[in-house]
Amino acid sequence: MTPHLTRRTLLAASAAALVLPRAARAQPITLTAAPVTAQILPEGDPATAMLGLNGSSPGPEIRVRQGDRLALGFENRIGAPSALHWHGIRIDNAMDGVPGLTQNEVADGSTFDYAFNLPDAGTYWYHSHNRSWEQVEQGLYGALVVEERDPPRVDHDITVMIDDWRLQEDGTLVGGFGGMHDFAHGGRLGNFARAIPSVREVRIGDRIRLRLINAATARIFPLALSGLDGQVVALDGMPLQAPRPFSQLELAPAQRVDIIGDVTGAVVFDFPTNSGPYELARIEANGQNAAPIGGPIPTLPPNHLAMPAPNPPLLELRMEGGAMGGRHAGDDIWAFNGQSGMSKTPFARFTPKDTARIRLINDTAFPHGIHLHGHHFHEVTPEDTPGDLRDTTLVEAGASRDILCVFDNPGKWLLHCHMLGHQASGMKTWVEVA
Ligand SMILES: [Cu+2]
Repeated sequence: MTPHLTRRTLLAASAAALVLPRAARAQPITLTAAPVTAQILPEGDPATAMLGLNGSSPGPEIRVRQGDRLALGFENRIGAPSALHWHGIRIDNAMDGVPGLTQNEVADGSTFDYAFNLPDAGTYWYHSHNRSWEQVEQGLYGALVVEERDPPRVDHDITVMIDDWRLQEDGTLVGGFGGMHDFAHGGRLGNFARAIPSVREVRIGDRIRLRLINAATARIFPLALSGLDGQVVALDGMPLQAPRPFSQLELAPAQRVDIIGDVTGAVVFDFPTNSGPYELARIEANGQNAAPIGGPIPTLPPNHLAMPAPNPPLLELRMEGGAMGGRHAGDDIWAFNGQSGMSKTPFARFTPKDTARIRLINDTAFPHGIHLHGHHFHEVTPEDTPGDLRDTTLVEAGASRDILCVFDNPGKWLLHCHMLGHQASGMKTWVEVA
């Protein structure tokens, strides 16, 4: 039985977001993972024992500039091994944060130094990649914003982390993270959901940028926005060629959407459900901006990725298993091309700068959000052209999607479902660029 979201009156969230001071950008910093208490339920309701970074969940928002190098120490104090993955960054392979593939687990009580360049501007995030179905669920994640060298003018640049949690009435996170029934179905869905905007109040007429990040381990969030006259400007960090209107948004786990718009009233984030809208968050609008920025919504400057070569080889990656798919138990519930879990040899090997077209075929009864590490890829359009650049693409049950990728980042890269319980129970593989 899928848990239903509990409708509650939502108050402004108190979760801390620590923006790094600009002066600290070049300085090494430390992210310490440890148990924290977070106010997930509305103020006045009980707090929740979680895992967090530097005292909060979500962890601090890291803001850097395109072309910067980020160096930080990851100190693990959670009582179990961990590691951090920098989702969506075209990163040095050794810094990708995948235990068993790119590094060893970071033992409890020890530190791992991450240092990498940030080639692309955009909205990214970081999260645990060790027992991620458990550690991300417990709160080990935060936003990673790479600002453009010449960012578009806005009055507020607002990060909005979206998540759901499975909570008891007393605020306790329900245990049993590795429940096979969840894994074999849509993953661990929460019974309480919320979006956490980094700014709580704006003015009518303000131009704002919203950076939406779905941090949930399993839930696909449809999202209706009101109080904003805006357009989508980027997906998964990568700018669209032109701003795009929207009526409703949809974010698979790990996906991001950037929107720029002008405030017309309280900005309300609703999750449309059969029984009406479920309010995830609200940014109050007070006062009037006397000198609005106005004008058309700007196009973000492109990140410079290699274009796919014509007539690339076609590879097939077939998603299999799950409930109603012939696999119900054990830790091999899900598979790619008949292989459950990591294989000794990669799904594919590429020479740097190879283009490949991969047909993602969903032969299961559930949607899957497929994430490739270290690269962005184009979703192929119905006109058979390279479309939006993404690092995570949602493939509906029974559907298929072709992606085009230029494999130009050397290393061993995970390719997996970002419904993290699906990944844990087999839906993962890897590619090698060498
Ligand atoms: Cu999946």
